Amino acid sequence: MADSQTILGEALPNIPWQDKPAGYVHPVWRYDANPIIPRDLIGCANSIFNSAAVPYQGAFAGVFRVDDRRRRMRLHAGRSDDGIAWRIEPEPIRLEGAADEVAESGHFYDPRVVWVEDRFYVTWCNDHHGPTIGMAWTKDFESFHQLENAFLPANRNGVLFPRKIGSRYAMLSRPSDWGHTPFGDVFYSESPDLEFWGRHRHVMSRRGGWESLKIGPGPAPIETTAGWLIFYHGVLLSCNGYVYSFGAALLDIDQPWKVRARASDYLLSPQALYECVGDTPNVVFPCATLTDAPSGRIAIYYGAADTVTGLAFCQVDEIIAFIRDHNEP
Ligand code: BMA
Repeated sequence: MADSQTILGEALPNIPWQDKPAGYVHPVWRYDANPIIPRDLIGCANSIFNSAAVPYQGAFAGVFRVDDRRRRMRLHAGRSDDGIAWRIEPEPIRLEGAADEVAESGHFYDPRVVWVEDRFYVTWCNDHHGPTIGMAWTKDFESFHQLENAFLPANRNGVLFPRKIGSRYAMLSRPSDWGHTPFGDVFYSESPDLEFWGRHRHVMSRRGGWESLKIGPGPAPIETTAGWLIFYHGVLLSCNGYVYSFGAALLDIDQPWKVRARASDYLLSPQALYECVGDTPNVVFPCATLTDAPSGRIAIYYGAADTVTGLAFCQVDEIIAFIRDHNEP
């Protein structure tokens, strides 16, 4: 049964939305015209997936993972009037201002974008002699100012909180290895200035079934009256390879390294054809949400099969009730 938990955030009356199909029993449902971004929306693209959208000037902007036809992993900026039909820049983002050593990265993938205080911060999986967390900020989705990498390699899935926790900025991440990382748990780190990161805390570990091999944070945490709502991906190793699903948990509002509730069942697993068939079969990988606080609506952007971008929907009440009803600490 849904309770009355709410999002602590802004109104977004133009959030992309479709009601849950009649008779559908699960708390997260797919947009019926998925995928919203085909793999070849721009000429240079092999695939467009694992990408981030935010509200911007009454419409929407985003940072997109575009793997090009040389199979380089690049970030491109994009705009949309409705959050569904996107115009993606044909050229990759040019990052400005980094120290030479930091600017030498060869890889840019799995971006997250979050508004903190007065600007948008982009985090992504960067390369510095191994995967690490790249950071940049933008105010206009045209110029992007690169900061220091957050961590030593190897780390992936750096996800900033949308506000300071206590007096410090906060980030979730997933220490990894140089390859396809057959392990991994979620950690929390703090920074006084978005440059020096420390006070690392363990948040949660992989466990059985759909999340038995590794887990990693997904979109930026959503502040609710029940705590920080996070969606995270979990990986199962089958005889045919990795299967990426996603689930949800609630973190303590003041000490977000403490898990208050965590659902045993996944929310979405690769079952639609475009999630099961592509460059990497059987992947749903969420990187962004849009939220509308008054209605409790949440739209989730996710990469499908490392090839295209999908959209899914849920209601905050129903998700929190689901986490609590299926809570297995
Ligand atoms: C992860 C990342 C993601 C990708 C996923 C499935 O390790 O590389 O970009 O979507 O694997 O291949």
